[in-house]
Amino acid sequence: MLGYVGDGMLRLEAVSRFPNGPVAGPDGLHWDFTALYRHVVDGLREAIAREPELTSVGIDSWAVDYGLVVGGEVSGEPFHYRDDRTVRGVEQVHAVVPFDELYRRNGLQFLPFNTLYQYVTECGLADADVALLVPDLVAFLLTGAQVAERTNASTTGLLDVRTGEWDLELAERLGIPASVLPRLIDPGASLGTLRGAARERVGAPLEVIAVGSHDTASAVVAVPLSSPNAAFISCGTWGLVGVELQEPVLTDAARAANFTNEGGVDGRVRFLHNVTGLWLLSESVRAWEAEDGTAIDLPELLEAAASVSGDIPTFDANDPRLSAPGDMPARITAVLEETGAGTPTSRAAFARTIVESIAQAFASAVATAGRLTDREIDVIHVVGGGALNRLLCQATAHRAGLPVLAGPVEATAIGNVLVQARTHGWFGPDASLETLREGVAAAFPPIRYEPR
Ligand code: LRH
Repeated sequence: MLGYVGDGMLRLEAVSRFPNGPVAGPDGLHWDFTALYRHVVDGLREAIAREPELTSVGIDSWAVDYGLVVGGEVSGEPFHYRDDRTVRGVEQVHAVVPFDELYRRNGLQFLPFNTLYQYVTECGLADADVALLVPDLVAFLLTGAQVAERTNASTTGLLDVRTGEWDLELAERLGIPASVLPRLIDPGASLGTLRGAARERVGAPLEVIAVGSHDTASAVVAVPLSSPNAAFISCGTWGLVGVELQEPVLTDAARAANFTNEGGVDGRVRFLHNVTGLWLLSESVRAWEAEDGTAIDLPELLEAAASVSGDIPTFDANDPRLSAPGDMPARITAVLEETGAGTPTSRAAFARTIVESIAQAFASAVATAGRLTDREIDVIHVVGGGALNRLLCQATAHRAGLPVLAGPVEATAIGNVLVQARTHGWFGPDASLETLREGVAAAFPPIRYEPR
């Protein structure tokens, strides 16, 4: 994405898009990082051709996954967090450090794929120079820097939630060598300029600036929060539902509700819960497309789903059986049959059931966020791809009994670009997130959905 930031101006332009998903290999699910990186470099080349005055680049991606650097080179393709090796990892970690102690130390909700569960099953860790999370791995290839950006590092489970530093004692107890944990840096730090082959291919010595490299951290920067009691939902593959805080909440109730304290830009806390989001819909569409051998028009399907009437059965969107790739319609049907809620008879009705189930999980997580932080939540901001899904926004407003303000859709890219722009001093020295958000609200006025 190209971002244009100036006096009262904030604009994005998509330069390059490419598919990305799990790739099944003989030893489990991986990412095709080699292809991703090639696309990134080609995209940068295209970006600078379109905009020769390009000032800098910021990198963000999904959380928790990493690659190993061995002998100065990236070793193999990173594992995908949906790979089931984490089942072993969870058992191994909890045998040494029980979950309630982990929560006190790292403040993270239980997700079986948090990096620490992956590290303990990783054979190559002892021989690695360093382990780098996906955005840091891209930055390493581009610039040679070996660092861990803090917002994303907070999703590893190895960061002390109170100090924001690596919890070396925890790493040692789990047999994770301190040498694989790189120097921590904050959003805004310069990582240097493009080197070697990347510089040659892109054709310029672009500067790489650290941003909230966890995509959700960048998205939250660009939530145009309209009330101190607003909740946010960053909705794409996942729906990340929560509130922004200045201090972590580490109570027994927060732990029991599986709420996480992830690190935000400027030391804020993203107090949230992961809801399985549009993954349920995209995996279902993928299965139907495979069945038909033709592409499905999603807006058309959602329109048909909106006109389904009568009783709409719902299921628990967070059912762990729905997290791995596979035949999602069959799995959802099995879950629905178990509860006796009835099963939809057409694809439109099926899509409606999925959307309503996600909305129900959103509404319930918003209510829990309010209860755990002692706030009367009065509005829900939906950002990310989910903000385009009118049915989902309306259903969320309805089920939560609260207005939903939808947009911006490209919140992650906007938050990324704004943090770079602030580093260049374009908002004056030390502009706060609130100042950045005013600009977002002005450039991308949200669409309002009232509860019905
Ligand atoms: C969303 C996201 C989310 C994580 C998950 C692994 O893309 O980064 O915040 O929990 O992916």
